[in-house]
Amino acid sequence: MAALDVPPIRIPDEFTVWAASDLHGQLGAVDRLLGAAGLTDGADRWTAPAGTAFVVTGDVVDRGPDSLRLVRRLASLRAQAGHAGGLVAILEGNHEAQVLGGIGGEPEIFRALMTFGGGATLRSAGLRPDEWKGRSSAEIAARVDELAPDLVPTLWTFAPYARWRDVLFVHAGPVPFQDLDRFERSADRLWIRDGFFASPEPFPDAESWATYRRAGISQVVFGHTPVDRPTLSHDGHALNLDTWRGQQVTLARLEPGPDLRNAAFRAEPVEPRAIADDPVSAEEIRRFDADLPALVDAWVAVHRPSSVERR
Ligand SMILES: [Mn+2]
Repeated sequence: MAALDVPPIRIPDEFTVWAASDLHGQLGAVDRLLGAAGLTDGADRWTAPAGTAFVVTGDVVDRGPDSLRLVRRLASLRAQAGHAGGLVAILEGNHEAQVLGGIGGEPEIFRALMTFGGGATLRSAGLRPDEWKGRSSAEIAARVDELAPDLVPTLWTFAPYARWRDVLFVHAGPVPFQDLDRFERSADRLWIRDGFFASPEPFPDAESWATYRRAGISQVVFGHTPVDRPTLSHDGHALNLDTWRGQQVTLARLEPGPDLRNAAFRAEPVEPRAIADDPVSAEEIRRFDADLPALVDAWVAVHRPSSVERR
């Protein structure tokens, strides 16, 4: 769902690569992790040696206290790294799609946005609850544009996926039998869960993953489904970094090699949600999971900007 001219990101083989996922407005934890790793000065200055990449596999916004400031931090680091022989790859997650499509006016996507912590993003942009509760998405979008005119344009710059050596970075995972062109364009990769990481079809060797294997991909770093700690599956070929269930943000340093077992981790505790979620049933989550990718694809086909202003 990235804008039409945001291609997948290719990280040079010789780069040192760090990754994190599902940051959800946790600016304090992110700053501490990047500072401790030497990637930044602990705030808004990129200090990593040339040849360093930092990949964020989506879900920068919603839930936590500082969505807008975290989006701005990552976009700033991305620009600085680009001028310092490094690379910050910001990938889209389903929460970015929910913000864009939700305040963009698609009613079911808007419902998902407000069910899964979108109020925190609106609050981080300076809106008061009475400026979104009972308001139309058009009113909300106008207010967001007034208070934080860079938010929506920056979310459109997030990339669909990234690659380094034989490693694929993507928000939720590869989708069985999907060719890479479809994978890049469809929102399925933002929502898949156990259809990838708990599939009895081993990745990358089974027939259902042949399109990825033939493209030279045999490992996956992803998030989206909350776990207590970094979790390997597919015999070490898949690594889930969404440690939201463990109330932590995790930064991984990857090692080149045949699997992801040698990754090293740092973690920082998260701050509480900015706004408590309304209760949502497991059945409702399953229905959102099933319905949203096609709704997002249809909405994006009409509303996606054809180009993105580079900054
Ligand atoms: Mn997600």
